[in-house]
Amino acid sequence: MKAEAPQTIYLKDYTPFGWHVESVHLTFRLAPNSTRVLSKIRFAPNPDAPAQDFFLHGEMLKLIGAKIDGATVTPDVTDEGLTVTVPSGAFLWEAEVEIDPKGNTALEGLYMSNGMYCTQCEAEGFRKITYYPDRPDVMSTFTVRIEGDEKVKLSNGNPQEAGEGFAEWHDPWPKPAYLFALVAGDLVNFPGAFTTMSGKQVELNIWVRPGDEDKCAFGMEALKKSMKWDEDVYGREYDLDIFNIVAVDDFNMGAMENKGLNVFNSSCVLASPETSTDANFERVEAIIAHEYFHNWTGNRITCRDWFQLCLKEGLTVFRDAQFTSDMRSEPVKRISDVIDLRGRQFPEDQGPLSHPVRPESFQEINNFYTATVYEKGAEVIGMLKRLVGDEAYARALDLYFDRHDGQACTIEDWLKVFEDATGRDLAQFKRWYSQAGTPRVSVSESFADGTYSLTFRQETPPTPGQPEKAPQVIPMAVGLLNPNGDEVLPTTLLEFNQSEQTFNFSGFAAKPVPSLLRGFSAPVVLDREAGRDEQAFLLAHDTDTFTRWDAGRQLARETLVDMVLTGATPDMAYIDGLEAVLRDETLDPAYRALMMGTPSQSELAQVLADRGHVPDPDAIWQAAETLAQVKAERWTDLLPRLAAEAEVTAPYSPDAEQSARRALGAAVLSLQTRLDGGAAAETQFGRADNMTLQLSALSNLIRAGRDDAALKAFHDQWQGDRLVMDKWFGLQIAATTPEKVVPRTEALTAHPAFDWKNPNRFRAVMGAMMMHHAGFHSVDGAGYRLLADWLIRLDDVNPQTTARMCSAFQTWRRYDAGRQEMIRAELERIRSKPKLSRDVDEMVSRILGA
Ligand code: 0A1
Ligand code: ZN
Repeated sequence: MKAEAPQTIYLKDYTPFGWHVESVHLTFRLAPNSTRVLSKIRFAPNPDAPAQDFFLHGEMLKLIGAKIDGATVTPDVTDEGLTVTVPSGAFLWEAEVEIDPKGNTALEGLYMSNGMYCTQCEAEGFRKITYYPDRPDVMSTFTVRIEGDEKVKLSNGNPQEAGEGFAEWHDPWPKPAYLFALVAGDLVNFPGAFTTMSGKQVELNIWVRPGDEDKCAFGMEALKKSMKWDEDVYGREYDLDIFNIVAVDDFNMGAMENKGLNVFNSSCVLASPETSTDANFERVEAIIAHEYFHNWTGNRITCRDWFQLCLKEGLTVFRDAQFTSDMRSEPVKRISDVIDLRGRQFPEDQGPLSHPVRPESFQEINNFYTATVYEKGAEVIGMLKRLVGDEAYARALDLYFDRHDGQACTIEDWLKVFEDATGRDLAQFKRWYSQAGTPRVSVSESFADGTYSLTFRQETPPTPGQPEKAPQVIPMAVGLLNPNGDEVLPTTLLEFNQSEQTFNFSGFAAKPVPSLLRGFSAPVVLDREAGRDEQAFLLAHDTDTFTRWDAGRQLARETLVDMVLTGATPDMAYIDGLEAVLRDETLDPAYRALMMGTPSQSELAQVLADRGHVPDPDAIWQAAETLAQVKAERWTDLLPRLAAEAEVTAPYSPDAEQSARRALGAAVLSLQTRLDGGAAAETQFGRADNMTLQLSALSNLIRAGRDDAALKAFHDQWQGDRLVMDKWFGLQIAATTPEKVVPRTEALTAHPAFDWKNPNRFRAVMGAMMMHHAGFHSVDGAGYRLLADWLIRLDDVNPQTTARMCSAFQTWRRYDAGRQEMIRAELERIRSKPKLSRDVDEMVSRILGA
């Protein structure tokens, strides 16, 4: 048990801070183990706040001295902050504290990565830098002076003075402390420039460690495209003279939108053809866009409190998805997002960690940077846009920016803007923010006298703390096809907002075939008892790219379920239907590559559990293997044709057109390897001049058990590159067969390059193990034990990353009693660790349902 019970914070308890902060001046005297931070903060009473003690957050700080209006004061200091008596009017607070950036392995606050100073303040890291009201509704301008010998010293806003051993920055835009940033080190820049729509020149830089300059060009282009896109599509212009991006190797998340000074995990900004895959390039482009878009959705308009996190994150994810659709392929982006949602958000929403898009309580806010807040949060905005239409969405967004610029807002403010812009009542829609869980929609149909009727029923299973659910408004996009495959009703949006509701369509000579949830118009599970004939028909004829893909996916799912449960052989109607699609050269190769995919093994386990079976990970693995083998054998004639089509002769470019072909090529190679034992993969490995081809070849060689020489060659070639070595670590686990997963993971943790304190390296290894469904769920529990051992070890060093990885256990109740017992024992073992962090304590308790 923990000494103190962790405190729970509730949305309903929100009260404003008793003072406004009028200005902040900070001086940093940098030293690895003893940095001094001097603050001068002007406070003035907030007339709208209830009376309260003057409390400033502060953690891991050594207070050297404090003054109010020039007179020394002696505050009451605890582990969480300080309280002091203050004048009744405005006053100047001054404090000097000492902090230890070098000893900061949690990577929150000011820390060091490879000799460079950097900060991470979202959500509550600023309180590890100095005493402050560390909450997003307190906004102020910041002036920052950095003193140190480092060549480069950066902070938010515009540069002011700089000279021997110091640099000063001023950010004219009031901001919450979570957007503060400081970077100092011997960095080099990759420069760029952008002229905004009103003609303002903006200096752009990507700052990296010497040697990484050649991996910045793509990121710089992505930044310029993002800046232009936000002007063109949302009318949003950049608002400072300079925009800096910094790459750091040690970072808990992907990247951070600090005002004017974005800090990136180097894996999310550095890219070169030799070291990065097509998927890496696409991700870099999307994350750069995401962080840039936060300048308006997050920074200029921020969150009142952390319960409103989806206000900035859902909207910014939605915007970055729009950007990627515009830059690349809309259908491919949509399908990829749905795969991701079903793979990460659905398990969260359907298990013990389920929480509303806007949570109502938390112990550690870092545990709520989740797929639900981000990805479901973005889906909710997509639904809103679908319901009100594109034109009204644009008007509402203009109103949002006009009305709330410079404010810290709530979901109520966001929805009110839509109500005012459209005259619509969004009271029911708001349930998407407050009700957790994935709605399940069942469908029945009838046809009589030329009228076709669709009846939908919705039900959301209970989630922690929410036993009862009210009906939600579900935008259901449907189309109808007649039996010869022609579309007789183009995509139509139905507003399905009751528990049960029937929609009629008349004037048909024959019963049409429904194409439901087109474009994945709502984040729901569709329980349709449709026959396979209907799915095969849609796979062949549907005009909607999403539902057509999903029809193939459902056929794959049903045949895999049959194979697992009854030992059936694969459904040839599915394989032949798919073959027809694959042979259609008018279809985008990337789309066909997606068509070749099958539901993940974890998703199949969930489907089996939902239907009342206990999923057997080995049987699921075996079924997936058999299905792939049967496809490979059936398609001996098709595969070489597709391989030829996938061939790229032009010099490498990470654009959508070329990556589409390589995606198809990779899907083909994985089947080909089942026929030739890895011969084609070996040839590709020998010839590859880019990481996409090199890695897909290596993956197949691993799978074929022909990997000794290739792994060694890859290691020798790339041992000097941290990001590529992360791939080397991860792939050996991800691509191997179940029985090798745990032994390999264990062996890799003993490798001299397994720098487990580096989050990327830790995730590369442990993340690969936990994502290998059959390997992780090995029946002897070895996977569970190994993960728990390492989580216990990492907790003392980096609670945030440890807590995130506890989610590996969130699906535990799906499995058999033996596995459940072993997982429970590991969770209990973690929970009883001495000095367990608040982060991990909360996660493990929630997963256990305790
Ligand atoms: N706001 C960032 C993500 C982020 C969140 C928390 C962090 O540390 C606790 C770091 C980054 C984004 O959405 O990109
Ligand atoms: Zn974000």
